[in-house]
Amino acid sequence: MVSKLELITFPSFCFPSPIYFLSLDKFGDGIRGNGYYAISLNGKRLARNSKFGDKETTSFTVGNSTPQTPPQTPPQTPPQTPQQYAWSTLFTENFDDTSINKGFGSFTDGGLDAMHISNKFGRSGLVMLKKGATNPARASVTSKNIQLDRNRHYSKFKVVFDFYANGMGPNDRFCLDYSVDGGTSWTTSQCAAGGGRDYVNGKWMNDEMWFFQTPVVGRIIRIRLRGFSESNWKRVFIDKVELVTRSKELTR
Ligand SMILES: [Ca+2]
Ligand SMILES: [Ca+2]
Repeated sequence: MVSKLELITFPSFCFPSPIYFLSLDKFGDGIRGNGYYAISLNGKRLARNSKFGDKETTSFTVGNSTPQTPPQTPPQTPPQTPQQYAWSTLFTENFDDTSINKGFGSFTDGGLDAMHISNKFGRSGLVMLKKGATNPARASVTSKNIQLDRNRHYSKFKVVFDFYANGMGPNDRFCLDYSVDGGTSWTTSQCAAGGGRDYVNGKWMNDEMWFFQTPVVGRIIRIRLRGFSESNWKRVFIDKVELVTRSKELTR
């Protein structure tokens, strides 16, 4: 509470600006009793008030200028939003390069039970995987090592692919593995079973998405697609594979 406000009288020197503002903030409890404030210049009353709430801004003029609204707070730069995680593609392989020995593209042929096929089931440039319950390495295709950007934080990966199953039953699977930092060991991300469990035979399954997250995100990653069935006639055909990662730039 303000119990007393003194009369404010400005000296009669030359004012640099014709309009001034006086703001009062009285702790929210007004002026006691018959209190008021007044502003005078050279004996002339410029402003006076005794009825106001917890704050008032009064403008007054010196000379003939028109009273104006109080100055506005200058516009502030909006706060920066923290950088978000975003998906980006590390590689896409269509197996479409038909020049000699190039069909596997950015993948490596694992051996006898993995093959490149030029045309099948209405698509061109495919990789076929069969068997693999024993000798899994030779029923697989392995991507090259992908160097990851040291300036980013990687939280998740996804493999997006088109595949077609032929003769696969409920106990016949194919799998996705990954390996970090150039190591020789593989971690299985996911396997899918045929015969209507996870997919049906005789139909292209497009843009399947399998996700995985590495416990410790290394600086190198590679993936492997692997057959996991008993029979030579249980086969999976893959038309394209894309490896996508979710990451954000590290702040320093
Ligand atoms: Ca082969
Ligand atoms: Ca293809």
